[in-house]
Amino acid sequence: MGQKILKSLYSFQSYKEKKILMLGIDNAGKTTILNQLKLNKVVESIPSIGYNVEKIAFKNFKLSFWDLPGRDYLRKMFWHHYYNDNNALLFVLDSTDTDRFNEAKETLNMLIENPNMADIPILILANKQDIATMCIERIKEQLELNKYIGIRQLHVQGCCALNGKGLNEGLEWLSKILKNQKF
Ligand code: G3D
Repeated sequence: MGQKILKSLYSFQSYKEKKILMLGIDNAGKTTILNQLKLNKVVESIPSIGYNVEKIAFKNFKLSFWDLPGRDYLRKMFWHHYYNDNNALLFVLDSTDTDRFNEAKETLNMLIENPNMADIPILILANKQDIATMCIERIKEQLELNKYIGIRQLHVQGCCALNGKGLNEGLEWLSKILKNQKF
C-alpha cells in the first residue's frame, strides 16, 4: 500500500506543470466549473485574496488553473497583471446570457488580441449548455471567432458545469496542444 502511494506520488511529481489563466465575465460559471473539475483529481488548492489557484491532474499534466474574478472593475484593475507566463487561456462564457453577450465578446476579443496571448492556446468553454438555445456554430459566429480559424490555436467547447458534460473534451483538446508546447 505504502509502496503504491509512494509510486503515485513519485509519478505525480514528474507530471509537467502548465499554467492556465482562467477568465470570464462574472456569472459565466467559472467557480462552478472549477468545483466540478476538482471533484475529479484535485491536487492542491491555493486560495488567495482576489484569486484562486487550483492544481488538477489531467493526463500527464499538473494543470494549475489561475481563476481571477470577473466583475467589470476587477477585470480592469487586476487582469492585466496576470497576462504573462501562461501556457493557455481558458475563457468561460455564459451561452445563455444574451444581454451580456457583447460584453463577453469584447472581453474575449481584447484577450485574443493581447500580444501576451499570441502564442498560447485559447479554450473557450461555452457554458450552461443545459439551458442554452444557441448552438456552438452560432456562438462562434456571434463571437466573430471565424476570423481566427487556421490562424490561432482556438477552440470552442460546449459544456455544462453543473454535470461536468463537455469539460473533459475541452481539456483533451488543450492537453494535445500542451503536449507539443516547447515552453
Ligand atoms: P462565476 O464564478 O463565473 O461568477 P458561478 O459564476 O460559477 O458562480 O455561476 C454563476 C451562476 O450560474 C450560479 O447560479 C451557477 O449555479 C450557475 N451555473 C454555472 N454553470 C451552470 C451550468 O452549466 N448550467 C446552469 N443551468 N447554471 C450554471 P446561482 O443561482 O448560484 O447564482
